[in-house]
Amino acid sequence: MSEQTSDQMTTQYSTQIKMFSALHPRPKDRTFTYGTAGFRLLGSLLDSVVFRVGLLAGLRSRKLKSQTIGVMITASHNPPADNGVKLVDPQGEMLEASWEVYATKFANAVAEDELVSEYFAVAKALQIDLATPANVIFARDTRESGPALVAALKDGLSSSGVEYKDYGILTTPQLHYIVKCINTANSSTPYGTPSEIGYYEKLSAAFKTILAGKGKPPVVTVDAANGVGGPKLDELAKYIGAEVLDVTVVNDDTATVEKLNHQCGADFVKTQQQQPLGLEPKPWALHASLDGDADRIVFYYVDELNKFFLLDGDKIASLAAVFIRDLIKVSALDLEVGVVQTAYANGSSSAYLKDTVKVPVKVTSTGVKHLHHAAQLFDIGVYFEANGHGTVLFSPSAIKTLETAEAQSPAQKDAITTLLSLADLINQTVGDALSDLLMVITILTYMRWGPQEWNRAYTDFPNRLVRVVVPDRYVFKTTNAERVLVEPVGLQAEIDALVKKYNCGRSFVRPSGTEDAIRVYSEAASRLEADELAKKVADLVQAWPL
Ligand code: 16G
Ligand code: MG
Repeated sequence: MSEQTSDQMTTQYSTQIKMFSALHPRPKDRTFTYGTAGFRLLGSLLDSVVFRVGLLAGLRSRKLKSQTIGVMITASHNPPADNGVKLVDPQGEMLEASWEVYATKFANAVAEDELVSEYFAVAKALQIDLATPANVIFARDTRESGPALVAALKDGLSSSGVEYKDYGILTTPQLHYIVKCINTANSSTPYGTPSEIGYYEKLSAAFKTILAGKGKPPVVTVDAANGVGGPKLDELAKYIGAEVLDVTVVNDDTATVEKLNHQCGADFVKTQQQQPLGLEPKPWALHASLDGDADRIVFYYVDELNKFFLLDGDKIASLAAVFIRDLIKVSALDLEVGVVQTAYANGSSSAYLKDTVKVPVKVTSTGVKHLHHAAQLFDIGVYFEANGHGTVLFSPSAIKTLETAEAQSPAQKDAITTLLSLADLINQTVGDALSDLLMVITILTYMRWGPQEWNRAYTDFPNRLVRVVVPDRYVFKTTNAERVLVEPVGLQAEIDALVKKYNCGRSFVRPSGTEDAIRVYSEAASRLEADELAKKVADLVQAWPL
C-alpha cells in the first residue's frame, strides 16, 4: 500500500466509501452528537454512525503516524436496547476533544457524496497522507445489537483501507489497556502484553505482589449488572486464585439480554441508594456493583437492620488519597498526591480531603476526559466522579522517582514497592471497575478495615439529583467547572438567593452531556432541606422563560 500515492488512494477510497456507505444509510430525522461518552442512542439507529466512526478512526490513526486507535461499542449503564460507540486514543485515553467535531460532522453528513467530501476535507485540513497505513482495534460489550454494529464498523474500516483487529467482547477499560499496550510495545516503557490474558496477568500479578504477607483480604460480593464485567471478573478471579481472593459474582447473566442494568449495577445503586435486585447483602460485608461495561464501580454494605450504606466514587477517592498520602510519607520521597473531583462530589468529601487529609483538590467539568487530564498534572493524581468512574494516575516522573529511590529502612522499602505495585494494579488509561475493585480490596487489607471503618472518614451531606426536561438544553451555559450558570442570564442569581436559605446549602444546574435534559443537584444539612432545595431550583429552571 505504501507504494501507492495519495492521489490513487483518494480515487480508490472515494469509490469504496460511497459504495459501502450506501449499505449503511443514515436515518433522515436524526441529528447525532459525539458527546461526553461518544455517540449513544438506540442501537437500531446507530448503523450509519458506527460505519462512519470507522472512517474517522482510520484517519486518526493515519494522522498519528499509524498508531493504533481503539473503537469501543457499548452503552455502559444505559438500557439494553441502547448502544454507543467511542474512540480511544493511542495512550488509551479518550479521543482528543478537538476531533469530536469531525465525528459529529461525519455522522450527520446526509448523502454518500457529502460524507466522502467531509472525509477528504478533514484529511486535507489536517494534512493527513492517505497513503499512510492505518491501524484500528475494536471490541464490544454484551448487547444484542453489538454484532451488527461490528459489521458496520468493519465496512467503514475496510472501505478506507484500514488494518483492523477484532478483540470480541471486552470491558471498556480492557480495550483502553490493549490500545496502550500496542502503542507502547516498542517504547522504553511498554505498558503490558496487548491481550485480554495480558490484562489478567498484569493485574493479578500486581495484586498478589502487593498483598503478599499482608493478611487475608475481605470477602466481597460483586453485582456485575448482567453485563460484560461478570464473565471478565470471573476470569480475573481465576488468575488471582480463590486462596488469595474470595469473590462471589452475582448478576452475571449476560445471556438474558433484558437483564442488563435492569434494577442492578453501579448506576442503579448510586442513583437509587439501595441494593440491586439479585443480591441479598450480608450485614457488614463488602459488596460492589459494576456498570454494564465495567468502567464504574460503587461499594456498599448493610447493618444488621438492613440499613444501606453507600461507598461511592468520593469515598473511593478519599480512601485512595489517604492511603497514598501515608505511603508517600513513609517513603520520604518528594511526591505530591492530589485529588480531582467534579461538582457532583459531596461537599463533605471535598472538605474532608482538603481539611483533614490535607491534599490539593481540583474540580473539573463532568466526564472522564476532563478529570483524567487534570489528574495528570499531579505526581500521583486520584480522580473519581461520585458515580464511581475513576482511577489513580502515576506520572512518568513519579514512577522514575520510585524506581530509582534507595530505601534507608524496611518500612521505606515496603512503601516504595507498594506504590510501584499500585501503579501496575491500577489501570493507567481510564477508570476500570475491576482494577478499582482490586485497589479498594488492597487498601482495606492493608488498613485491616471493613466497609464500616472505611465509611467512618466523613458523613455525606444529604443530596438530591433532579432531571428537568426543557425545550432546549443548549440554552444553558455554565462556567467554573459547571458550578455557575452564565446563561440564561439572571437565573444563577435566583439560585444563589435560594441556596442561602439552607444550612450548608449548595446547588448547581448543568445541561446533561448524554441526555436531552437539565440536571439539578442540591445538597444541604438535612434530607428535607436537600430535597426542598432541589425541588425549588428545578421549579425555577422549569418556569424560566426561554
Ligand atoms: C458520561 C461520562 C461520565 C459522566 C456522565 C455524565 C465518560 C466515559 N462517561 O457517561 O463520566 O459522569 O457522562 O452524564 O466520560 P450527564 O452529562 O448526562 O450528566
Ligand atoms: Mg460505563
